[in-house]
Amino acid sequence: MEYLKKTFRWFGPDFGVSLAEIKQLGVEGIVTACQTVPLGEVWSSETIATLKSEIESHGMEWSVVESVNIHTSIKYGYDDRDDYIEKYIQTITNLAANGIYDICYNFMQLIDWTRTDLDFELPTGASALKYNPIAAAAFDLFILARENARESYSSEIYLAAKSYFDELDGTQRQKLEDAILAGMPGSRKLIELDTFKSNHAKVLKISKKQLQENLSYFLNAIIPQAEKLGVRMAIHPDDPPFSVFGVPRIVSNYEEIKFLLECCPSPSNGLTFCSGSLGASSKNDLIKIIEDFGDKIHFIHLRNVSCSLDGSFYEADHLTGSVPIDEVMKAIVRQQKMRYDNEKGVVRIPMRPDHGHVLLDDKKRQNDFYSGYSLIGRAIGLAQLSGLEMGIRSGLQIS
Ligand code: DNO
Ligand code: MN
Repeated sequence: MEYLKKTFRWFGPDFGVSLAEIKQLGVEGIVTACQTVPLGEVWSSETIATLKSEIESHGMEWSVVESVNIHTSIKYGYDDRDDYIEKYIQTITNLAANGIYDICYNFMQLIDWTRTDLDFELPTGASALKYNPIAAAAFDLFILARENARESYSSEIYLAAKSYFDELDGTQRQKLEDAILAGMPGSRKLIELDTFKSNHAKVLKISKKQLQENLSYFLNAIIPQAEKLGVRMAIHPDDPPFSVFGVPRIVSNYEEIKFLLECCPSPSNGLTFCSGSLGASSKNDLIKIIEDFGDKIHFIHLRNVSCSLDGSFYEADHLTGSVPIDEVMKAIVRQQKMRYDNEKGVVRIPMRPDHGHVLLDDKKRQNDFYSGYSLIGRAIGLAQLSGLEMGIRSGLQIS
């Protein structure tokens, strides 16, 4: 019996990859959200039930919600945050009433993941997502034109960003802007540059400490309810795991994870372990994170990143790159074995291949799916990761 439940992210009926196609991959469970409900509003029990039965009609379960996004009033600590917290609690109550107990969310500011190239060509001819700090600085300095941005960068980075930007033609500049403003998985629309600018100005007024307090306030309000309902909240780490455009990160390393778990201790206050997000910083010891916080890991994203000394990284093949994915999988299997022995039964954690390359027929359908969420690229990742898990279990003689 595998310890990891094979799941796959799907973005709803308008997504270019269908449930019938996903089923063919041997996937057991779907990871999705009620995409049509506006941010902060309650997901009604009926909306949830409709989506759930659609998934079940294809012989799969709805394993994890990713994400119930958090309204900016909660993140920024505005006066009306309690109203949005009430609505959030109502949404998780409705999810639990429909038998859905695992909820992924994040507390990132402005956008979700940040990349500077959504179509980085690999030597194989496939393409991947890439982050280049010089391109990000160029966006910050010359497109966003943030006040005081110049002071955030060393002269070396400033000069490199300036010459990088000067060499881009109009199309390339647009491509960079679009890559950054696309960082909202599940939304086809780019964020407007003006909206981004005004939100950015608001976020910059909030300190890291204040953001952590806002997260703690949110958790202390919702976790007691989640615990009663049997709901497991699993925060996704910030991606990349370092500050971008002067915005602080609060879930990007061991200490920050420890803070969030300890500010509201409960089996319902947990983590999504994302090897690609945490692995983009060489300072993060992924094995230690799994070993120390293992019983709080409710959901797993596996992918690899290839990191360079200049701070850039691209999303590499699932098995090769800077993340020691074999060691990561061994640590996960060991944790699961311990849980199995302690709890006298298999606790299967939902795992999804997080992002995939665009290759083969994916290229023909590139506009149908969201960046990172190709079909074939992710299918290969799922196959590789399942084989890795099986090999490790059999090596450890765990049936
Ligand atoms: C990055 C991906 C993201 C993630 C969401 C979490 O590692 O997994 O798309 O799913 O940002 O809410
Ligand atoms: Mn992830």
